[in-house]
Amino acid sequence: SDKKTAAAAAAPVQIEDDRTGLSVETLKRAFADNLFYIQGKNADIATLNDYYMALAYTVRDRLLQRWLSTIKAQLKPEVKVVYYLSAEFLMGPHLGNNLVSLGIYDQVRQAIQESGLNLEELIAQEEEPGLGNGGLGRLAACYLDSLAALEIPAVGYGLRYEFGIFDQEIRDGWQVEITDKWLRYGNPWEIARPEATVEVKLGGHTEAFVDGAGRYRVRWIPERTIVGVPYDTPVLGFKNNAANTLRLWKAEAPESFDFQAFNLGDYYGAVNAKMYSENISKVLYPNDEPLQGRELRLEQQFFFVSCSLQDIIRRHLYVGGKLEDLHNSAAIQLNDTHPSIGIAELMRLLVDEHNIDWDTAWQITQNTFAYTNHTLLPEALERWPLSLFGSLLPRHLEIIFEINRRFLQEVSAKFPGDTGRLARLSLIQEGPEKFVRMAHLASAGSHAINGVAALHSELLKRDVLRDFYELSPEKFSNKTNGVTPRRWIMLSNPELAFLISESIGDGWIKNLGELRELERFANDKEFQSRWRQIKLNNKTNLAEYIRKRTGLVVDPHSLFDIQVKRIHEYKRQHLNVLYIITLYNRLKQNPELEITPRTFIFGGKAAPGYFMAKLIIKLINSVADVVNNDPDVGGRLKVVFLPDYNVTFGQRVYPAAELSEQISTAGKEASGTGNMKFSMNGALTIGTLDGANVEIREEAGEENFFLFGLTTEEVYALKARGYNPRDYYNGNPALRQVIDQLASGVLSSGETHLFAPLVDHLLNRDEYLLLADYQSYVECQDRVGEAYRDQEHWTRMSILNSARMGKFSSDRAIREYCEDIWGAVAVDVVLEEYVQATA
Ligand code: OAK
Repeated sequence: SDKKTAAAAAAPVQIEDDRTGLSVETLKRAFADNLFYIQGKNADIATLNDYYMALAYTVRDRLLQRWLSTIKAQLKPEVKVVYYLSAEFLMGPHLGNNLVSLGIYDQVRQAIQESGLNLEELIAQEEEPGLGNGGLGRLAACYLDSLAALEIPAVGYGLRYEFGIFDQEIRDGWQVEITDKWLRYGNPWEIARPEATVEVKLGGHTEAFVDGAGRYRVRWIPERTIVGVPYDTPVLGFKNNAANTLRLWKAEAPESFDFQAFNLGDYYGAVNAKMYSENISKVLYPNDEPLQGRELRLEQQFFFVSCSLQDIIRRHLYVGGKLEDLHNSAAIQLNDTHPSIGIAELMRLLVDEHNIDWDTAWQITQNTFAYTNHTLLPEALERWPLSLFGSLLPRHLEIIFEINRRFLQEVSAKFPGDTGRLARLSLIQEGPEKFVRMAHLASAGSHAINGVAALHSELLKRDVLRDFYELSPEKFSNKTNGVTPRRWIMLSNPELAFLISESIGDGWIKNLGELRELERFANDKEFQSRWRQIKLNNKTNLAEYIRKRTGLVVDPHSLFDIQVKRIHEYKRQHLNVLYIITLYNRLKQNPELEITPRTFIFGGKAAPGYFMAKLIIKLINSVADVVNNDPDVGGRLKVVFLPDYNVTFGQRVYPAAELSEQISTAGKEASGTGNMKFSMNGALTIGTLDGANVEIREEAGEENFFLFGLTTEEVYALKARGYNPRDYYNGNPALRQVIDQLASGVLSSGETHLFAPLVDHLLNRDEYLLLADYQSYVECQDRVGEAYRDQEHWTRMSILNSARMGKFSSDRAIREYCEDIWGAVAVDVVLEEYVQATA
């Protein structure tokens, strides 16, 4: 109480101007101050990284007021908060984005320049937090950006992996994985909150008992305890006062873990136990879609979900809420099934720990949770062996059995005697080895289920979740993905952003639909030439980057044809390669042939254990070696594999692209989001009718989209009547030549067996129908080459294309989630003049 009196007596601390001021002079002074007092360096010995850190702290100081004011504005019982649970958040570098959100890019650039440094260089210094694999994690990041832009109270919950997605190097054409030590030089954007630590239990067994009120209860006697320490990162809204929180959990050993062992002299045993606990948040699993059924992975999922739910409940009770009303103040979104154990955990917390009856608890749970599915690939659907699940989470397994028992009762009531349906819907997959089906748990325990593009949502209802759809059609809806125009246009393509704002004002940044107003410039010669010039500048920048990274020289005047995404057979990077070899063969046959000069650029990581994907990387590099060095080609074709594709690199790539490759087998890509980034930045798409391509084409107009390939229906039909890839091989001489070359070793310096597994797959199985789509793809690519020759027409298509991408803003997507699923509304944040510390 002494402390309290002292705090009350002290005058409110006015935050110093040096920590909030935005004038160039103040920024310079703050920057120098941080270099000295935080980094402990002066200009004599400072590294580029020291300067980056000093600047990062300068920017962080300037967002804290918003952050604390936002927390205060939202900490009220009547405020509904969106909790976005995701095993991955692929945020990308923070510094540039925060400058954009705060609207201080220009002042800071000047302050840094006047300090004798270059802002772009400092921005490039940031090691990006790669806490995700690809689409799913990056979508979560775009959604956090939009939630803050729209002033929706929201918290992103996930894991603070010590090692994010591996860094990729290419050696002798093969991928090599290097650990991602992103925390090596410290992370200025996060603040640890050890005071908000929570405990998570694992293992052990359960016991039944009768409580004082004579009720049958169950007690979980866990075997071990892990401690979750939250690390918070602010997520700024664009030029508003909102700053939401990304809260990532780090696993630690409990403080007192080792006394027993220590007293017995087992020092190493104690340290071992500590390391074992910390392992949980050590590393991101680098698999994109196919799951890896490892115990540690389930531990990760349960760990971050349990931490987050305890945190949500604590907050709810703190503001005076009743648990019975949880769903009125919390909307919890499951980003795929990775956090779906949360359904059983919330039931356990409500029933076992808070003594709420089962039916009420189930109502609360269903009303609180919603589930987004992100894939149709059967191999990516999560299932956990019962034995593993039961040994790690014995109480949760019992709860799942009970959920299932009641759930199947409901099904029986609705479909009497339909035992097949019961087996299909059961949360437990029967068989010699039994499994818990996580998509079923997520679907039964949520009030809303959605896919991520119109086609995908239809296929979910028809296929993967068909029985759930027949049971509860009202739960289903579509929420087509979107991406944030702040990072993906403003920050990454500043020249284009400037031209757009100059032409139609800057309302598009918050309301991307306004891009439509660009349509009236589509035929304007002057505008077209500026549009083209910006693209050329971006291509020149990328070309320079390619030269630095790979030593390859590419011509910025050639068509930049780009495919960047995870390497996966269904995404068909190797179909792209088949076309490259086809073009190469045409040139070899007739070196005089007139063709549109093209630079084919690839980027993407392969899961370390995915042999075929790694072989595709080797294939791209082998073909690049042949094509780039053949004098007959005369530099008209170039093939580049750019190592270590990530968010930072994406920001260079999308603005420089002219052709966006979206060539997955129809029915396989749930949505795609790179397709949207390309398109907004003026690239035209060559693509199949898959995922969000369908809607991109609808918006852009079919005359501005290069469509090829089988439709989903045609894919089903072809497979149903028996697909034989050899028919295509035998019937198409150009295709046959390409496949024979792959088999012969001419593309692999004589190593005849190198690509045999690929050839074997294509000729004997070809699950993803490359051979069936080959001819259609080649003809379409040829049309692209032709179209590019008419630069005026191409530019017109490019402008119209960008102008019509308003739908694909993540702001639109988040509005739909808020209205249809979360029932969340904006909360105005009033900036507190100063935020006074209280004891
Ligand atoms: C990753 C792991 C398990 C299940 C799905 C994924 C995933 O990344 N899916 C991707 O999600 C993106 C965001 O919705 C979609 O755009 C991609 O099409 C989808 O493959």
